[in-house]
Amino acid sequence: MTLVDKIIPARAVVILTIVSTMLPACRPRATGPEQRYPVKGTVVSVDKRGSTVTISHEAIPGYMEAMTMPFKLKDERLLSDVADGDRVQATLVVAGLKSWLEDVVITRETVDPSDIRSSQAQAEPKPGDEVPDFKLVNQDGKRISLHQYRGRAVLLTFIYTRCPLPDYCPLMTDNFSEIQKTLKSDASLYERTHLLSISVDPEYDTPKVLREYAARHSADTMQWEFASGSKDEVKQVATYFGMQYWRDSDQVVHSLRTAIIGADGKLVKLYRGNEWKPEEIAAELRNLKLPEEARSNGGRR
Ligand SMILES: [Cu+2]
Repeated sequence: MTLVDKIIPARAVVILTIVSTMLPACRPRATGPEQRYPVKGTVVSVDKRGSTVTISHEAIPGYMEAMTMPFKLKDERLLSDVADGDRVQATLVVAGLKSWLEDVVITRETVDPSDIRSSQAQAEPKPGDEVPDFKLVNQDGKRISLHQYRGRAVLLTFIYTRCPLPDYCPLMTDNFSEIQKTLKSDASLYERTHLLSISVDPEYDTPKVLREYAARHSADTMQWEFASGSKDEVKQVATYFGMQYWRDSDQVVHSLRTAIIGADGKLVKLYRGNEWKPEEIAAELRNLKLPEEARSNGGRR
């Protein structure tokens, strides 16, 4: 927990330690040929569908600090063998942008995983939950609030513009760009949807920086906005969706969350990783049942 100790106050440390969710960290990784690192930790959750095991691991010398994050397994059959609470030891292999665990050994089977489970049961919104009216500031420096998009479906995600890892924020932005293109090809769909990328680096990502970032990604900001706000405002909306992040010098170590909110302001779907595809979300948006008013008032602000 060196990183955490270093940068955040004690109360936050406690929260981050208790709330152990995935943190596919956005931080620089070694490049070049395959690198191997020993990993030791405790299994927090096993996601068979995503073929990942989330491990709360000790510091990986020369690679990353102690944190909780999901790992791919080289041998997916192991997904049936490990359980929440198991102590494991493995080799982390990093090859360019891909990484996985191999030589996984369960050093101690779990006795009582309930303490881990209960810490996992952090409140995250469920489909059907009404999303609060979070307030932010968009790329034009204008105050926005989530409820102003009622009548349109909102697709939102979290990013920060300096993110160096192609498969985290840049991927989210590329995906959104792809989705915007798809939505544009259907005028009525375009009218009743709205995209929002929220920066978790509000100190650096000022409206001006976000505006430039939007332009670099050919975003039509009438429909795809970029927002930040005060640190507190960003924290509130991010925490609501279960997004965790903290600053580590110029980087932000963070998890990923992408949400679809219906035209009625209720959560439709929450994605936790980077494996969703633009087509998948475009199809979800297309299939959403929208209230009649979304059509009749034309949907625009
Ligand atoms: Cu990132």
